[in-house]
Amino acid sequence: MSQITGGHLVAKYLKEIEGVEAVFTLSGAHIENILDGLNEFGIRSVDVRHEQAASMMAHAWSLYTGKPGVCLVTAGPGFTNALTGIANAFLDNAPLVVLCGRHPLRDDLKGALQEMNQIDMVKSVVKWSATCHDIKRIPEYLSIAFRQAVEGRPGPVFLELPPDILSIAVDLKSVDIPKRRTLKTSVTPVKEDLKAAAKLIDQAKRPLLIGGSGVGFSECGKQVAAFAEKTGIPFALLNNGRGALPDSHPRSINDGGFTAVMAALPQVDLVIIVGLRLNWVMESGQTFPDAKVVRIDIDPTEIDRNRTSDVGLAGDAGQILDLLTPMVASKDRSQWEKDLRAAYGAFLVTEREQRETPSYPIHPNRLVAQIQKVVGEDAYYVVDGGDTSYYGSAGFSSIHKAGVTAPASSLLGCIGTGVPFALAAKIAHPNKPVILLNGDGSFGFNGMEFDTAVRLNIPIVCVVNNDCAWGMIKHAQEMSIGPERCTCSELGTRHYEKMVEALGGYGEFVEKDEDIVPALKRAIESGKPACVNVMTDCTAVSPATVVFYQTLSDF
Ligand SMILES: Cc1ncc(C[n+]2csc(CCOP(=O)(O)OP(=O)(O)O)c2C)c(N)n1
Repeated sequence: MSQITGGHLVAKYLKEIEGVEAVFTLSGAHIENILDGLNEFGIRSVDVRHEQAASMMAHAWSLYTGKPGVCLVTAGPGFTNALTGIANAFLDNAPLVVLCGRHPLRDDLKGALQEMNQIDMVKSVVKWSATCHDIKRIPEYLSIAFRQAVEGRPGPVFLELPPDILSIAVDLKSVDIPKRRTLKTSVTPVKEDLKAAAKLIDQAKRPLLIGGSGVGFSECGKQVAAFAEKTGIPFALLNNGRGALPDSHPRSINDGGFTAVMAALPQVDLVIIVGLRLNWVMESGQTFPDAKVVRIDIDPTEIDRNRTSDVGLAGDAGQILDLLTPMVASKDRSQWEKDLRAAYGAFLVTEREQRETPSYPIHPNRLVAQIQKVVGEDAYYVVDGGDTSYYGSAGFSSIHKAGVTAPASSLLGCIGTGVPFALAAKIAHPNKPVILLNGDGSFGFNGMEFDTAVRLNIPIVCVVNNDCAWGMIKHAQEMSIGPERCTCSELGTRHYEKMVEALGGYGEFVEKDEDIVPALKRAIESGKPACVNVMTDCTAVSPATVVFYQTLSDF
């Protein structure tokens, strides 16, 4: 009789049925048997210094690999520390499987170590949650968890595994191990709706396609390209949809960043919104009141959110574009595209000058441009911070899917995500440069994960855009309560590069424009996790701050 413990059964299922390569974790006695199982079954455990980083890295893993990320945390404080990353994945619709320790079943309500009602606390930020009570049902529960995470609109799921089923053993033959379902269930719109959408598209003179995370999760870059090439419709890919096609695709207006989208929307007569929620970032669809709207979304309840659509097509973005493209007319819309590029180009004159001109103090746009010049498009860029998120998303470009991510600019608006996302990017793509541009404030949250980077040899290069402040907040305060009353928003000059050096990484401190490129080159050549701490212009205010300020002051 071959016996297996509950913890090893978890690892066996993860490895053999789901093909999990890496689990993001921090140790704890409650989950010890699973950790041992990961070793036994050859799954890489990426052990961090704070559970927030584990859940954020697992979330990021799903963007960089297209597979659900798995995070394993211990009961109680391990769980509460991971909660921010879970909430972030929930608002980002990212498939995250959270495996969590729990106090023993037999000790319920006794005041056990790390006892708390985790399920009730997590419920509002997961698609599905459960506690497994029976060792023999561990694979079944895991199978449900993975299906729930990826089917339909993706999202995080939460499974509690108590130690009194993880450390006992059972005869392996008595366990039923479900097979992995490889096919996603498809939902397809009716022909009349597809025809109605095609008619609106053919009639449109100034159409724009905006793709969001639904494009990324559907992995339908090719379908977007086929549609855009046939119809001549310019497109912008945002959030996790960015990079599904290279930023340099001839129909893409990503060279104008969010400014391009904002310049286009008041002019369009049709918006085709694919896998993107019309939330506050899109000004709830209010900036194009007279345009027709075609929406494609995996979740039918998104179709009319904040803005009624003229045609709604519910289903997988790629499958729907496959059906739609043969139904639309081939058109030349180059004049509209030219007009659009000219319109947003006019808004970008100053930004482009700032990128090209050496400056003292260094302007953040200049810093971004210099980094891009050294590292190029065959790289992964992560940006984190307030103003920093704007500068990085607008200025970096990459040929890769999820090649430019700004996790702090998504719905939770969670700064501190940069280091975990960059680490996950580097683990997923070890042969590509991974550059993190981090606000100095945001760096503080997960900066200690540079120990993880050094310990596990994950050589990311972090460039700190150091304005000695919580910049976006300070600038918003200057606009609202006045410069003399700024509060809790100053940070001061700190040598983050020395902290990274002290942890065993490589550090450089930069104040002058001409030092950016050589310092960055040395940091990359060091082959170590590195920090280039660059002092930048603390008076620079990004357009994102102005929008942010207006959104919160307009009551
Ligand atoms: C976890 C979290 N705490 C606080 C905030 C509020 N917040 C938004 S932007 C910002 C300032 C960010 O400063 P920094 O990282 O230095 O970037 P900068 O704006 O200077 O580019 C803060 C504190 C937040 N969004 N998330």
